[in-house]
Amino acid sequence: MLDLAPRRSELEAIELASRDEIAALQLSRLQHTLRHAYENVPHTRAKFEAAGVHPGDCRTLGDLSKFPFTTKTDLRDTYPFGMVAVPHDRLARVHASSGTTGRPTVVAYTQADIDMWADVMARSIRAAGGRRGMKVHIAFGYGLFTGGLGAHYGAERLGCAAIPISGGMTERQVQLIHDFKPEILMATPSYTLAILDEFRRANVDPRDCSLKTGLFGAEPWTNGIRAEIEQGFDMHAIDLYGLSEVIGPGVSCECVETKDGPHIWEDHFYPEIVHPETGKVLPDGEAGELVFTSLTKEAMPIIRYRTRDLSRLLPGTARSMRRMERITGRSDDMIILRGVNVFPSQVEEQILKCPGLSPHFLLELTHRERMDAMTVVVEARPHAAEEAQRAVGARELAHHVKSVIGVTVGVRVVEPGGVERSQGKARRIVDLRPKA
Ligand code: DLL
Repeated sequence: MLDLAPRRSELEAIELASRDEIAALQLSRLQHTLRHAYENVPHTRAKFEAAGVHPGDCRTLGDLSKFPFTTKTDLRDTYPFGMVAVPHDRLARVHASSGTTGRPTVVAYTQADIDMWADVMARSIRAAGGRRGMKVHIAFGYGLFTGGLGAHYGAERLGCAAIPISGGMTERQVQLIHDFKPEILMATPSYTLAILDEFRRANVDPRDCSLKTGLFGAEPWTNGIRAEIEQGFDMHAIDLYGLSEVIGPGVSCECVETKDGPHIWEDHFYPEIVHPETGKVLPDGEAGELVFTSLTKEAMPIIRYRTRDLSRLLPGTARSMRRMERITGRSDDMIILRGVNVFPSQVEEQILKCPGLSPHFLLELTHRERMDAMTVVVEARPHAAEEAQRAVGARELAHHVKSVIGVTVGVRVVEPGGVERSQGKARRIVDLRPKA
């Protein structure tokens, strides 16, 4: 893999600023944001009043903990535009995240918000080793989902050529990577594996293609998948994180020189880690739920948004801004199986230990004889698709899951191609339990 680390002279001054400079900037921006939300969003003003706090009470960064959280329910209750803090004629864009149940969550942007978003995405692509003059193949979905357009504006801002292919039509993705010769790929990790498989099916060696680095995110993935992508394509695989409510992709991103968890772009997004049940703020280094406050957003300032994502805050390495530990799962896709907490990413790690199994998998939940049961449905790799080899893979995986995670699961190893491919975020859990 090529050394793509940017030179220090290519970075923005704030990326190398001292912690004191960063904290001073954060405090003045935070005070402004609290006032802006309080004065212009009746829902937020009512919540501050109910909690007995006023923007003037925020004198230090630590004072933020006195302010109430914002949750997805606040956004649903004020659907579609109740959290918007500017007149609607100042809006430049609306996105929405598809809720699995009920109303989608709507987010809105002014032109200044779109510009800030392009800046943090350009910074992310540069951190991943991207440079002016490169071509970026964008296979995130375009539309209300923030992935495609977020990546697109960031690529253009950096001076790259954006190739807006969106998700799907995997054969064509392979053809266009071959023909257009992009240096950068942006997609979900699960869809990237589908593209990798398609290269091999088409008998084109993915290691010979033009890709040098990629930014992957929108769903949890493990270092095992990173290795699979890096070795498969002979390219760097960088973790890109974000969520619609905070801006979209580009809240944080790994640096190619360290690959040690995403650096949070703390000049725009203030992170906290809280205890998932009590909401108490935890010190850096402790594991809990990530909470973000926007520091510069105009259209929809967001105060202490509960992401449900589990992580830890770590000191900066390649940049002065703090890192977050790569997300292992969301508190709401944790499966509690006979008392043991299981995340899909833990199962993925075990699958990658079995040479005959591919990382395309689903977790099927059923309820039999008054007990919850989980079956891992996983594809065999093409070289291990014979029935006897599949039986070996199934035994091996059940053994690893039992000894490492501590639960007994069923395993069904299906033929290559037997698990439906996602074109965006992978759906890992199929819940077949009767509804309570
Ligand atoms: O997924 C924004 C995005 C697009 C991020 C493209 C990165 C790349 P939402 O649809 O609102 O926004 O979903 C946000 O996705 O709370 C996490 O649970 C999950 N997620 C996003 N990035 C990562 C990541 C976009 N790198 C939700 N690792 C978040 C793990 C991620 N989970």
